[in-house]
Amino acid sequence: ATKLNARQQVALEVLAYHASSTVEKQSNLWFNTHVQSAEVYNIYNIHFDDLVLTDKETCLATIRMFTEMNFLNQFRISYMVLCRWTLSVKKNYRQVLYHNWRHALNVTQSMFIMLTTYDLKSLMSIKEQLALIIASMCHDLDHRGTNNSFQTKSGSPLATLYGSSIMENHHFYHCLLILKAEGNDILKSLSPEEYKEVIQIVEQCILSTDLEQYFRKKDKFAEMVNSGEKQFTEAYKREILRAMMMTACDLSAICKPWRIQKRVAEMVASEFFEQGDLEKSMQQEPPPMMDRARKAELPAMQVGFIDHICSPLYKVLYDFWPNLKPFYSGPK
Ligand code: 5BB
Ligand code: ZN
Repeated sequence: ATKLNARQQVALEVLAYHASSTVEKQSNLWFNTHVQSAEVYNIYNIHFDDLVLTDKETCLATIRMFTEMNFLNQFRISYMVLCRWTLSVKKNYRQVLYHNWRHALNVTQSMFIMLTTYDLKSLMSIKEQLALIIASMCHDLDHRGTNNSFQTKSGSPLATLYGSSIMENHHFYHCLLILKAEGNDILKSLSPEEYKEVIQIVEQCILSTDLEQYFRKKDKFAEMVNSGEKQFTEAYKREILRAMMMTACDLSAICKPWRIQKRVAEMVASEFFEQGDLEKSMQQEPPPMMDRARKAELPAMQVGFIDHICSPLYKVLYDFWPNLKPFYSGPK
């Protein structure tokens, strides 16, 4: 038998997953469904709750965000292609407990309100806005419910392909595959220069959802905010601002009303424990937060997560852009 290289092994893993998963069949009828107004999906509100939406409505909600942002006119995106691309993105999330399509939807909705309700749009070019929304939707594509260190420990082909930010590089690669697939190419009408610029921002944004990258950039961002500058003109400063927005949206479940927060934390914990079980079955010691036997310690870890990671991030963003206060002080 021929030995597959790491890229081929990853492709096989993806195919094997989709062959066994029960993704609902989508008929063309779907495209004729009426997309309701923004109010129906509550997309302008920090109290947005995906639980009340059906799977179909979750797609219609992100399509509504695209139309509200005026992306279809600005980038000459065909409505049919947008529908197909949205379904493909959704389908390429796995049925894991936390890092699934509904997480991507919530991150996208948080990005949408940062841009619109809280007006960060006024600082961003239309290409940056499009890249931020695409990156939010695609940032965890094909996540397997296991983190980067698990890929290394288990000798996954992904760890062979990518040296660092293993999963995030894979999410971006998967995002590119879908954007290039025929009938899913929402960026088809962009000029080569525009296309290159949008893709490059999408790549930076997706890679920045690796918390390790966040830890590397956060002090520089605090320094930029303390300088009092508001309209960052240098490219590297804009990149850091977009990275902070991505992390803030990625973790934004923590800013939601308690009933939503609690439900999400339970799913995070369940996914962590499943990875811990896998590590035990490989005779490895899981990290404390992934060890079921230590679940009594989890509330303290969650408080540490909020106090040491989340609060400082939302505080510095609030200092930078006072409109973002609800992310820091909670939706009152
Ligand atoms: C976060 C960083 N990680 C590398 C090590 C563990 N920590 S932690 O100690 O701050 C931590 C975070 C411990 C327990 C946690 O949840 C227990 C239910 C969490 C935690 N993480 N809690 C949450 O509500 C959420 Br939301 C998250 C984010 C989950 C995704 C973690 C992957 C990082 C992507 C940015
Ligand atoms: Zn995420």
